[in-house]
Amino acid sequence: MPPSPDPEQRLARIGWRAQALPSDVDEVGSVARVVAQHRAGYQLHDGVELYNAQPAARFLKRDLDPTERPAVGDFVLVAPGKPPTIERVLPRRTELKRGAAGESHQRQLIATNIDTVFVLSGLDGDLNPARLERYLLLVQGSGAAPVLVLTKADRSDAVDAIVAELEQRIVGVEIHAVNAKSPDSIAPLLVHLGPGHTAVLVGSSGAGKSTLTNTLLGETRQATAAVREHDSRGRHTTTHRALILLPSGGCLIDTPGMRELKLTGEEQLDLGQFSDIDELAQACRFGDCAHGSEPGCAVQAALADGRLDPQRWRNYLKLRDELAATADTLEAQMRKKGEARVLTKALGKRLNEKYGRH
Ligand SMILES: Nc1nc2c(ncn2[C@@H]2O[C@H](COP(=O)(O)OP(=O)(O)OP(=O)(O)O)[C@@H](O)[C@H]2O)c(=O)[nH]1
Ligand SMILES: [Mg+2]
Ligand SMILES: [Zn+2]
Repeated sequence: MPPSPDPEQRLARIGWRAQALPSDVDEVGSVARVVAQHRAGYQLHDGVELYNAQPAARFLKRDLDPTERPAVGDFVLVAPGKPPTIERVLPRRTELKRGAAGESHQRQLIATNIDTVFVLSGLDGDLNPARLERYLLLVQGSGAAPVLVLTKADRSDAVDAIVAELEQRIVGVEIHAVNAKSPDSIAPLLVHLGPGHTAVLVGSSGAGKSTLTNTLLGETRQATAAVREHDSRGRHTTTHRALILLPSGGCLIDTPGMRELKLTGEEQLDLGQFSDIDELAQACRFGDCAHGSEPGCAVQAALADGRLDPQRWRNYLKLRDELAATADTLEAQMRKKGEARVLTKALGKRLNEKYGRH
């Protein structure tokens, strides 16, 4: 039998980053990472092997906020047994969430404890900068760093022009144009996938998330499928999130393509992608400037002399209004649950001041 690696090494393999272990870990059992969630339960990896586990009963309570349940990327404390039981979710370093699809106002976890979010978009169809900005706003709320990956560079004649245009609009974010099928082409992404690092892939169906996963793995593990000929749309081939241990030492989470990208209400427009617009707005003559026809409006001035892209401004306004509405709902919901703690109130107030419609 090969000697079992020491616990530190074992945990590093699943992306654990020398956080302090809970003091009662030995009494409860051991630490593992959630690599998949299925109807029948969870699949965990402890750095040596994969095994199945059930969540403790309290995770199944109907009124529990879904974000409090174990999710892919979580480090969990597991009690031994047949089957083993997930007793606790250890504190999360980062959380990528979105507003749940449909009418519900709940939030849904996409992945946790991630360092990098690769936002994928194919160069074959219409590249949609507004949608990329929406992704970047969701990532902004997560605590992880975004990297834009434009796939299917081998299928487009205008790669350089498209990238140059996108770089004008999306500032301060790493952008790579790649052929997701080629190990050489995707090599620049490996700096985000070394030991101790975890990245998640997001993007529309057909963008090439599973193709990229397989190339990084050096084998075909994730199913992929050709996109529709006439509109380059994918076929929702991947149906479950899966955390995969890469030969480069890092962890990668492949996800199903997302149809809908709702904000959670926790994003901050003054950080990240749109911080320059926020700064502009502060330079307006009037503190409550609506950036319409007021004299001394710095936003209108920037639009007039080309410093501010009008499409980007329009998308900002749209996201701002959506964020304000979502933040209101979030606050009302918390209050209803009796959870309107000081922190939440402060958050709501701040959001209203900043983004409340005039
Ligand atoms: N030529 C080329 N084809 C690619 C590239 N990336 C992905 N593809 C193809 O695009 C199709 C869709 O790729 P997938 O990897 O299944 O896409 P996905 O993002 O995982 O899609 P879902 O699982 O449905 O969310 C497949 O036929 C891939 O072979 C690329 O960079 N170049
Ligand atoms: Mg896929
Ligand atoms: Zn103004």
